[in-house]
Parts: sequence; structure tokens; C-alpha cells
Amino acid sequence: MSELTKGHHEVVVLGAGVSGIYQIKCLVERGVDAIVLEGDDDLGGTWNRNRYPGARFDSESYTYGYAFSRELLDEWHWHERFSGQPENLRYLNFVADKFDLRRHMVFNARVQSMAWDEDSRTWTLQLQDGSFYTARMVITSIGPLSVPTVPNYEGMAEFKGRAFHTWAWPKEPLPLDGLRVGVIGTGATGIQVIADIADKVGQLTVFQRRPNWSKPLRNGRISEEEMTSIRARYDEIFANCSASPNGFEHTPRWGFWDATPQERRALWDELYEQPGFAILGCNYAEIFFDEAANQEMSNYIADRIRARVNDPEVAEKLIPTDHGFGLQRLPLETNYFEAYNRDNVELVSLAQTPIVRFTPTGIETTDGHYELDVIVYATGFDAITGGYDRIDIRGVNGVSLRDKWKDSPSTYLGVLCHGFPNLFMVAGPQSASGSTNFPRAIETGVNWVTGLVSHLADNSHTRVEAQADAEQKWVAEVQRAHERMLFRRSKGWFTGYNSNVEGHDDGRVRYQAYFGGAPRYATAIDRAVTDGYPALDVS
Ligand code: NA7
Repeated sequence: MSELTKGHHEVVVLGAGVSGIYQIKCLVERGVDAIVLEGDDDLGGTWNRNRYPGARFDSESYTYGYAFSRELLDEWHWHERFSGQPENLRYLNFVADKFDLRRHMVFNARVQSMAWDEDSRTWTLQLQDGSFYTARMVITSIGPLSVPTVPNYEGMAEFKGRAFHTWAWPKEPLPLDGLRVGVIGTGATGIQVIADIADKVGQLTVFQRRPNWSKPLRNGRISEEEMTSIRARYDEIFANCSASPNGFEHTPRWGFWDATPQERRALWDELYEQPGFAILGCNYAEIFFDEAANQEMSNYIADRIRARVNDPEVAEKLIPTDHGFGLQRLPLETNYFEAYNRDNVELVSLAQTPIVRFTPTGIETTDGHYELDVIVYATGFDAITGGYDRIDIRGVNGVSLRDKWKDSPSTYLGVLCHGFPNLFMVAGPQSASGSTNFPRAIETGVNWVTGLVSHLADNSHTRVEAQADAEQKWVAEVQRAHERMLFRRSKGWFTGYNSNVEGHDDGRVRYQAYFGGAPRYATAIDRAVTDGYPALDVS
């Protein structure tokens, strides 16, 4: 072994976020020789990085937490229905400490390349510091939203104030009172941060390229008593989540056209008051498939926005016209629209007055110059495939995964990839995780991968690879599920559109996530096991 070789393990897990924490727990409790390599200096992934004000779940906390341990469910008290970043990170640390998982994690260990060696049937992973690990198997739990993207405007480097992406919000306290803050981006992140800081800054300027639909989150505290009744209901909660297409406790209904307009409105009035994604999950399913149904729903939400924003011109700027309600990732908000009623908040529509350049003191649009002390990029991520593209992954015969996925990813069940033996993806492209309540899909994925690792060990196999035609069939299923839904025409990270990533901005769809629903996905991956993994070549 050279001194740069750090060691060999049966399994190396990449990433110590929500997926990696559960994955390493499953492996070590089965006695597998495994470690986690984490690029950051601590565990937590998304919840370690996204420290911007307002960062919180928009899944109900008790549906986001892990389901795997009764003891954990009994011990942990969620204090808010939609818990915030500090508590979420405390939770992940609590889990890691409870199961003594930290000792299996190596921090500041960012993998920059990995190559498959057919003779030894191992992966060699090279870290940024030049050191190496080797592993029989690699499990990637690198997160679907772990590569932030910033715009590329002229003069950005000249700006003299502070500028950072929401994902890199400083760890130390950052007082904003009295400061002139600009936020670029109005996705789920921008909407959370804007609503949170509007009353804390001197002046807030929001640079909006496209508006997003949004509705109230309806957060609230969870008392001891409520938590006791949630604990008593956990089995039911997780069963409900498993049965629903999007992994929440919501049951969709059909019958849009059987109801009268008044009945539809009455339902929407009720759903608008409900917390979380009920407005998607309990709505008429027709709104996702039928343009006229979606238009009526969109008109309803547009009226809600108009009723909340005092200035009618500002209200119109906040109402999307290029996509219908629920046809992009729906952000949830708390007093977001009311923020625009404040005297210290200004909305700049980049569709009407685009950014020309950054200057040392702010941002210049075609309409004028905005003096700023701080610029916040809430400009999103190279979603789902970005984490994979950042690692030079070479499979059989040195083929590059980045090249294979150049136009669109292709996987078997979102877990394996033909030409890349012994590489398993948790919450990977074309799994259900991108389109459902994330941790629910993660647990399904981790359990499946753990089962396969055990199966290989039990049968003394050292190599597994998905067959090419099985992969093609899964890609066809991913495309089928995608094409039947109205959002197939929307921009945004669901469809792989990202103006800040070269090659992802040309309007072509990248089939990045599986939209067939959590139950259908679970059936597909369960069947692979009960049929004895017929689509996998093992030896
Ligand atoms: P999103 O949803 O991808 O939103 C990014 C926002 O930034 C969106 O409003 C973009 O406008 C805007 N954007 C991106 N690039 C630019 C440039 N160059 N100029 C101006 N505006 C720009 O990312 P989020 O972080 O909000 O959410 C990602 C997920 O994280 C979210 O779904 C949660 O699950 C957590 P556009 O709409 O593209 O015109």
C-alpha cells in the first residue's frame, strides 16, 4: 500500500446526509466492513449546508424523520409541524450519536474520481487531497440538491459587498438589520428566505426571473400532548405515506368534472387552509393531467395571491403565466406575498427589466441601479445528476458516467447502471426520491440496496451489474410516467432545466426523476427482489 492509500473496505458510502446516515447504520448492523466518506466537515448534508434564515421542511416533520427505529420514534420530539434547519440538524446528529455512527464516517473526504477495475473487482476512489480508498462496492448517497449553481452575470467578481449562495449561508451569525439585501431567485429557497428576512433587513430587493405558485405552509408548534398522539399513530402515518403517490398522508381524488365549480371552490378553500402539500396531494388528480382543470385551479390560486398583495401591479408580477399551479415544484410559504406589502421590499421583474451587470456597489438592470450590501443567490442547484457529474466516474472499459448521462440519465430502477458494476445509488436519478417525500423514498432505497448487498454476500458473489435491456425498460417507464403529466412542459429542476448549467438550458427534457408515484416504484423494486433479481448479472 502506498502512503496515500487510506485503506480497503467492502463498502464505501459517499455522503453523510439523510441517506448516508441510514445506509451506514444498515451496513454496520449487518457486520459489513463499511465507511462513509463525506466531503464536508460534518454530517447532515442538506441540513448541514442550508443554514439560510427560513430554511425548514415543507414535509410534516413526523413524516420526514426516519421510520426504522421504534425507539428513535419514541424518543424524539419534533417541536414544529414543519421543523427548521437547526432542529433538523440536531435530529440527524441525535440519530448518528444514538447509533454510534460517527466512528464510521470520515469527514473532509471529498471524492473526485472513482474507477472500476475488472480484474480485482474493486473500485478505486481518489480524494481531492490525492489519497485513495479501494472498495468492493460503492453506494452513492450524495444528494439530489448538493451542487449549488450561481448565475454568470458580467461584473459579479467586482461586487464589494458579501455575496453567497443560500446553500453556503455563513455559519456564524450574520446580522442583516439596516442592510440593503438583494435576493436573486424565487424558487422554494428564495420564497423561504425572502419571507423570513423581509422584516429584518433595511431594504430588500427581490430579483425575480419567473414567479412561482405558492401557498401557505401553515406551520405550528407541536406540544408534548400532540407529540404523544403522533407517536401512537406512527404506524398509521407511515402506512399512509407508503400508500400515497407523493409519500405524504394525502389521498388524491378524481372527479373534477363531476363536481360543480362551487364544489371545486369549496374543496380548494378547505385545502388552502390545510398545512403542507395537501393542496396537491388531496386535490382532484385531474389538475395534473388536464389543462382545463389545471387552468381553473391556477385561476383560483391567482385570485388568492391578488387578495394578499396590496399593489395590483406587484400582484400580477407574482402570478406565473408560463406554467400552471402544481406543474413545477410547489414552494410553501409563510407571509411570502405579504412581504411585498412592506415599504422596505421591492420586487424587480427580470422578465421586464433584466440584469445588465453587477457593479462594485450593487446590481444594474435595464431600468436602473440597485445599491446593495449583501447579494443572496437563491438560484438553485445542478439538481439530481449534478453530484454525479462532479465526480469522474469510470466504469467497465473506462467508460465515463458523465458521458453516458450527457443528454439524460439512464438507470435501472434509479439504483444501478449498466456498465458500472457494484455501484449503487440511493435517492439516485430516476428513483422516486426526487418526486416524493424525500426520506420515505430514501428508506425504501437504502433497504433495497442493503438487501442486495446481503444477497451478494450470502451467495459469495463479488460482482453485480444491471442488464442493458432492463435499464432501457426502466428508462422507458420513467419517460412514460413523465410524459403523461402536464408538467412535462414546465421548466425547473424536475425536468432538468437549469440556465446556470451548460447543456441543461436548451429546453430538452432530462428524465431525472420517476413520477409514477411511490407505491408503483415500491412495487417495481420489490418485484425485482421477489423474482430473484432477474435483471441483474451476478457472479
Ligand atoms: P430552484 O427551484 O431551482 O429555484 C431557483 C430560482 O433561481 C428560480 O427562481 C430561478 O428562476 C432563479 N434563477 C436561477 N438562475 C438565475 C439567473 N441566472 N438569474 C436570475 N434568476 C435565476 O431552486 P431552489 O433552491 O429554490 O429550490 C430547490 C429545491 O431545494 C427545492 O425544490 C427544495 O426541495 C429544496 P427561473 O424559475 O429558472 O426562471
